[in-house]
Amino acid sequence: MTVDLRSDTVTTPTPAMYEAMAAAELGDDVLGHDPTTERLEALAAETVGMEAALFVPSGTMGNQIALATHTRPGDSVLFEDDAHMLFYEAAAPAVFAGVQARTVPSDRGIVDPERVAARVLKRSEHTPGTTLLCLENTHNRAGGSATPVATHARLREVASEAGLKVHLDGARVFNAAVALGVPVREVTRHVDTVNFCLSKGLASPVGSVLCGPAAFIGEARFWRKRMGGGLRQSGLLAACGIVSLTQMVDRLAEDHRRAAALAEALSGLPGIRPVPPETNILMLDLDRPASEWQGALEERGVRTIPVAPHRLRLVFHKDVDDEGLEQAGRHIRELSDSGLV
Ligand code: TLP
Repeated sequence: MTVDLRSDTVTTPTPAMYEAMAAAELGDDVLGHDPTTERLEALAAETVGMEAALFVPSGTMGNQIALATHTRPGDSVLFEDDAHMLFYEAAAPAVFAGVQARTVPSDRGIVDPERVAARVLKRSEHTPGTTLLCLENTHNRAGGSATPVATHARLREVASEAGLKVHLDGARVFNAAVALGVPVREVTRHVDTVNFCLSKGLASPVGSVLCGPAAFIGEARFWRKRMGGGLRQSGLLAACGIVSLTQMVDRLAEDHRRAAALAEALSGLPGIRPVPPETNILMLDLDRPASEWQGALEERGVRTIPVAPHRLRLVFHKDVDDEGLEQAGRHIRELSDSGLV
């Protein structure tokens, strides 16, 4: 059996999703009316406590639509140092929104609110004005860390004092909510807009939802069209998204439990230092190159991704059960014992 820990994006649709697709009432969302997509958007907006929502093909597109809608070309935008929006989105902030990125340091992906003000630029003849703060919760490259609600509240205060809007890359915001033990709307309460992914731990095959004020979402619809992201019978995909939101959130706790169990099982092994996981992402810091570990594990049917020269990422999701967890742990332990890596 292959244990695919490369990402939670590899999850396949559930039987309920196939049924929902077969039964979905469809229209043409670009012409303006696809009932299933509209149902998903209404449910998404209500779930995160916002006025409106827009179904988009990917997390990357949702984030970049948000960026373009919030800003004007030449604005300065604050991102956490290792943000997905800067690291993995193919320089889209420079190309689509045309903004200038300025980074804020963090502790494991959690931005210290007291450091934000010092990074804000006031628009002048020389300096670009900062108009937006982008956050990420949970934080991917920091190992799935969850920013607490109180930190979000303080970040909102400092952003407002500086006249900034706040966008949340909430690709895994449901993991954050589950880990923090609060409804997701508590996490999203202190941001203007959030983009969350249906296609990660929530197991939909495709899709994200951008949520925010109604006027913002109206403008975002224009940007979605401009980026080529208008989908016609998108209700087929939205039907899966409805299942994601109604059936797949609570079980994320199982993924978190398995990530913690693997970290625990590997602690103390020579040459491997698990970073204690907060959610479903486990980072292993390794003495040997991560690419060697990846190759050796791949040969044994355990798929992972190196995210730095000596760091391997393992992501838990609904298609890895306790047997998969045991298998991954056993292979890593055997490789460590045998000195093969
Ligand atoms: N992350 C993917 C890869 O791109 C790294 C993964 O396997 O984790 N925000 C965050 C925080 C993400 O982790 C991702 C995807 C996205 C946005 C983009 O989502 P998609 O892949 O739907 O464009």
